[in-house]
Amino acid sequence: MKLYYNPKSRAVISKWMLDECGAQYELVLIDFEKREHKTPEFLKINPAGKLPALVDGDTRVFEGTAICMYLAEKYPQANLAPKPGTPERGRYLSLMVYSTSQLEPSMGDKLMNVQTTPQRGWTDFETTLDVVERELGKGPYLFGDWFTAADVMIGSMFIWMRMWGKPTGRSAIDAYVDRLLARPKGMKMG
Ligand SMILES: N[C@@H](CCC(=O)N[C@@H](CS)C(=O)NCC(=O)O)C(=O)O
Repeated sequence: MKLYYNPKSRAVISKWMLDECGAQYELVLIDFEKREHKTPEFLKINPAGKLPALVDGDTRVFEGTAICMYLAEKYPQANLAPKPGTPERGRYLSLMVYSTSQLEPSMGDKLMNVQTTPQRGWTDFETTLDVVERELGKGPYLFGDWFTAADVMIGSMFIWMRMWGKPTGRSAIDAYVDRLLARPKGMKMG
């Protein structure tokens, strides 16, 4: 299995997931300066010309959320996702998609000082903080004591934010980020 990777990209989230799964994998370093992510060969893997991308035999996966969901299914022994048919599955799928369809763009609006309009499909950042706080509850993770791929996707967004030196202003979320960073295989940047 190959992860197309750059340490200064969202591919660090997929790497974190691979490590939590205990997967054997190869990192293929993509040089953004050399535009290696826009070559015809790379566009056959990810037509959007972006990282991360994963190749597993004849399977190619792009979009960070899809990669995390793929890996959770490939490594059931890591127990990082509720199984299909279980009551937690719907909430798990929702949180996975929410991470990049609402949380990430609203965080982008906040960091770039752009006003969020509801027509765009996501809420303002303060509302996403309310949503995550409510879903986290007493924690320690989104599914109580059970660490899942949803923590990788939702948590990584707040880890980015911390690395950019931007506080959330929410103590429960800050404590959640502390817990995620303290995991032995936790996300590493740079
Ligand atoms: N929604 C995509 C975002 C991918 C993305 O924007 N990746 C950035 C790196 S963090 C990238 O490859 N940028 C280079 C470019 O677009 O030229 C995902 O989650 O996989």
